[in-house]
Amino acid sequence: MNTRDYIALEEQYGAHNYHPLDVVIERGEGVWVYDVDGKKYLDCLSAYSAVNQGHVHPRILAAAQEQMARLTLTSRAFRNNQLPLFYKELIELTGYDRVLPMNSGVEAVETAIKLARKWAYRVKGVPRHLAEIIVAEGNFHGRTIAVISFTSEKLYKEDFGPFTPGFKVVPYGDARAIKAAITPNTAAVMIEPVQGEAGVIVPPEGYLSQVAEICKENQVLFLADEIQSGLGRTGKLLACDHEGVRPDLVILGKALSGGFYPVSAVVGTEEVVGLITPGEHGSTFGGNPLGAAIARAALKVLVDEGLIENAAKLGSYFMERLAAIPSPHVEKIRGRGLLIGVVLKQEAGGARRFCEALQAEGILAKETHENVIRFAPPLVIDQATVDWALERIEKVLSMD
Ligand code: IF1
Repeated sequence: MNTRDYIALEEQYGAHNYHPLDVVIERGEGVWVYDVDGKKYLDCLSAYSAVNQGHVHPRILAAAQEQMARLTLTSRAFRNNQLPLFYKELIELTGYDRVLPMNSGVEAVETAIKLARKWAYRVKGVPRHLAEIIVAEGNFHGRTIAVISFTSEKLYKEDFGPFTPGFKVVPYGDARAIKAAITPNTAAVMIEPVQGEAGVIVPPEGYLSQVAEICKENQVLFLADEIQSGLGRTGKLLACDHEGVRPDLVILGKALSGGFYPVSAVVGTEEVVGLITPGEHGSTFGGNPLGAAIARAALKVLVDEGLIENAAKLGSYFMERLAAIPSPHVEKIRGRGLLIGVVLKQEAGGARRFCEALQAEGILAKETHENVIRFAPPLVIDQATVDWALERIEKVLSMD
């Protein structure tokens, strides 16, 4: 079977909920992936930042194989010997008090929403079922009904109502808008410290610390969705660290497992995470020993291999070099660490054709909305490989 055959099968039998590039990947190693026809590509998406540690990282693989041969799932009806160590190591790394583990990112988002609502009723004294959560325009927090209830993207919600009430949408990057939206019933503000899906939007300097301060002054929780921006991607452990901000709850996913397996978690303060009681919330697979062992290894790799520092250093380098490319199509470059968006001019004809041209050059990148090319390679990338990529990116950005 070749690329064409696999694509034909997928189109025939699968639901058509994606429009992927026509490349069928069968193997990955570090920053490189290989397709079924033997062609090699530099992965500049990293599965939307889930493989920050690089594809099939040998240390995570070893931990996964070892644990898989030993014990995979007990459910939380019984305890297992990996989860406590995962908790301890995640807490030591992030400096919070407690962890609540889940699987997919959106489950952790839902978990954070539930925690914030419970806190509003039990601690703040909001009348039951009237809690409000303020979110930002352009947000992406996942695909469940509650979460698409407050998306600003028509495509994600149009045909899927009725929706969940209790959310207020304000413009991103404007702290005063958050202040103005707060009422006595406001439980929380939930934002992405860098908006990925919206096209790599880095908020204005000071935004995160202003939001944290407004939350504190008004007895409102600050929830940061760091599923995409966290775990080294932006050059700090958490993107909130760029402004020294400590949200009440931090939502993690994606790279928490290095892309081996869905592992997500909410980490937060005793005051909030400590409120949950037995039976109120849970998941069959959440906190299972396989996921815990994988996550432990994934976190160790981030720290031991200096991937966070590497993202900071090579992110700045990559962005500077991109900005120096004399392209008629580029409006601007924005980003933080190794989460970089190349914003194309309206008349460039859309980002998709550039991504297809990059694919032909051996680079896999994905367009975000119409006009942004996102570059987010695994954090194990080295400078020589960035240079290799830049040569090809320059060629593609110079085409007609
Ligand atoms: C898709 C986007 C990225 C996320 C943030 C929660 C979640 C995500 C900040 C949910 C997930 C993904 C999911 C994937 C595409 C993708 C994406 F373009 F759609 F927005 F990364 F940029 N919070 N992001 O980025 O996590 O439940 O998926 O594990 O849905 O097609 P999940």
